[in-house]
Amino acid sequence: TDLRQPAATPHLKATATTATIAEVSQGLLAPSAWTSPKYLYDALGSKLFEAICALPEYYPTRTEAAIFARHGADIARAVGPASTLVDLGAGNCAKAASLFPLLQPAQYVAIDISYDFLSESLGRLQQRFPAIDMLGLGLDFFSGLDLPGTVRDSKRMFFYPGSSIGNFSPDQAIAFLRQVRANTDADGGLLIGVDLIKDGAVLDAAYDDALGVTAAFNLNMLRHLNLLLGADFDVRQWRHHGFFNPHESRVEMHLEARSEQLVRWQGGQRRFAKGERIHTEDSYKYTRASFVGLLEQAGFAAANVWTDEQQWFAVIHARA
Ligand code: AVI
Repeated sequence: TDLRQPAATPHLKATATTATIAEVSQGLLAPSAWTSPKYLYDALGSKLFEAICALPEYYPTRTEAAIFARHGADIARAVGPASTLVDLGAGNCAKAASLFPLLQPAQYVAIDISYDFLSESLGRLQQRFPAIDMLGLGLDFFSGLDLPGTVRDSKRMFFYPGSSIGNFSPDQAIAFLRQVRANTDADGGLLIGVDLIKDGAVLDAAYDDALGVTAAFNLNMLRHLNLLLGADFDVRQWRHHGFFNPHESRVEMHLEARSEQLVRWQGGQRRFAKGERIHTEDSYKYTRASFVGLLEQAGFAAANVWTDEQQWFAVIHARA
């Protein structure tokens, strides 16, 4: 197993670079405060996200898994054998591992911003599949997909499950998909999971669950920023909001100040009024047709779409 953390991402070790300080400060100081959702994922954030995936209200993970279970053979036929499986946002690597028997990749490249979590998962996976050449990369691909030469370039199949593409705005998604397309040779492609527009009550519950795991996941961002930027957020003074915004076709997550307070961090300070919010994440929902349109705009060719009976989620294979 070759585990790499490129020198260009030192902020992943919880020491902020000047660029990170500038980026977070820009968001926190904006009239309507915001933070990039990438800061949801430190080691604890990744574990909380894993717990979200096991919640009864959070349908995407199990619905996507059911699509793979039901249509796996069909999907494998459409995709064909992949030499290199590039897993974007691999997390615990479980979804890609379930595809190994179907796709039989010679190389598995796992990319995730949360590097420590990734390297633990990949270490365990390598023991289960000793014949596959595995490479772990601690990359922040929100800001660009720059793959090192150790990633083999023949028959690259990019795998982007879980509807993580929804955490980009549609414009950012097209730009990102263009980069994936630029990294794909003629016999490669993309296998992607996309969350579909559905009843607002289902979406509200999925992002504001009864146990409060999503609330903990969202609030953990403040804890992470405290460690990363020496900020002094008092986590107990903030409240989670997660709801569907039908006008923008997205679920929004916000953190709301429970009381008026001054927050300081390396790079700035801000007084938040009671009720003021920090916008922490968007999760865009698509129709089948609107997402296929996005893939076409990004330069991908024919797409196959598989969905569940309720049409809640789609797995899409796009050819280069
Ligand atoms: C990772 N991503 C696809 C999740 C989503 O559904 O947008 C992150 C998440 N946020 C709250 N719950 C889950």
